[in-house]
Amino acid sequence: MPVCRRKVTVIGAGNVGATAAQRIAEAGVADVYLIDVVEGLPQGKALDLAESAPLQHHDQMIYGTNDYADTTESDVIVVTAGLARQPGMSRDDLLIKNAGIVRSVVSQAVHYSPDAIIVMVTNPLDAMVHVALETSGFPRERVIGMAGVLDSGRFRTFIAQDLGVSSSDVSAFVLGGHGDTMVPLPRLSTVAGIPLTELMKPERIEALVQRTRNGGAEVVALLKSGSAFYAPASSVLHMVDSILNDRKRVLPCAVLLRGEYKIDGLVVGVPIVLGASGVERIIEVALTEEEQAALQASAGSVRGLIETMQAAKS
Ligand code: TXD
Repeated sequence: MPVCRRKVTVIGAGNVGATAAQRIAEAGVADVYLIDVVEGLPQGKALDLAESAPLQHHDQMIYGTNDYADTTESDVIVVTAGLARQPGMSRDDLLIKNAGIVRSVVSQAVHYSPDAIIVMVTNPLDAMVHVALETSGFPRERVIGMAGVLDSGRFRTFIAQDLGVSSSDVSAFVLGGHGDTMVPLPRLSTVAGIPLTELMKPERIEALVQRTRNGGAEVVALLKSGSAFYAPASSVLHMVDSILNDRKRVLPCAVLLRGEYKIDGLVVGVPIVLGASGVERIIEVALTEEEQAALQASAGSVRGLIETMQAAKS
């Protein structure tokens, strides 16, 4: 059988990028090319990670580079390049700065990997998916934002800790934009199939919903410099693994909607089937009026960011 090594390029060798590279290689999912604008940084981290391969028992290669030519024919491009949030800084403060960075890195990367699937990570996430769509010219199936996997992972953690059960048995449903307007849906969250609403009082659920919304900021406040990266890197691995192994996992991801959930032309987090061709299907569930209104508000805040970016360009 011919040997086919899969190739993932991770742009940005900072906290999320380097940890995602580690997770992807150690899971045996693909070879990883780590690229950054800072000379030596991706090479140093890649070398360190490569030297841990014999101890971690995997055979993936990890390379560091500053040259996009090395990333040619990547199957997946993970974009983490940008500035991270500092305490007191909102995701939206990052908007203009990171839009410029994302435009630059995506145009260089897709030049060498025109058939790749892009997984966006840089914040503000939903707006950066718009920038990546526009810059790459890729169809919406191949430009996917990572946020919902992280947000639902946080919600699952808090539910599991509160109930004293395994987080593997908790399934949590989160819709909407990444940020303060995310829409966790307790109604569709379960513990081993049992609706969460049967196991927890509404006030307790609401407290966990609030903690989930604030999940990123809670870590930022503790770290004092930089933002979360272990759980974000695990979330990236989940998505890359589902794509490269065609698992067709149902995951909440930020994708461009064209009428689904009554939203047109905006990137919003919704459940999708994620497989070898990227977004294989968007799963629509009937929402209550209140949930639909919360989702519309979330989409509205993404529209606001796009307008800010357009104003900055003109
Ligand atoms: O849920 C989510 N989507 C997120 C998003 C969860 C966690 C982090 N989130 C965002 O990802 C965060 O707000 C940032 O916008 C990115 C990356 O976060 P990270 O914590 O990894 O930031 P670092 O450690 O500062 O790393 C960023 C790297 C750093 O090495 C820079 O040198 C590099 O990006 N960088 C570039 N690389 C290549 N090309 C260019 N132009 C460039 N500019 C900066």
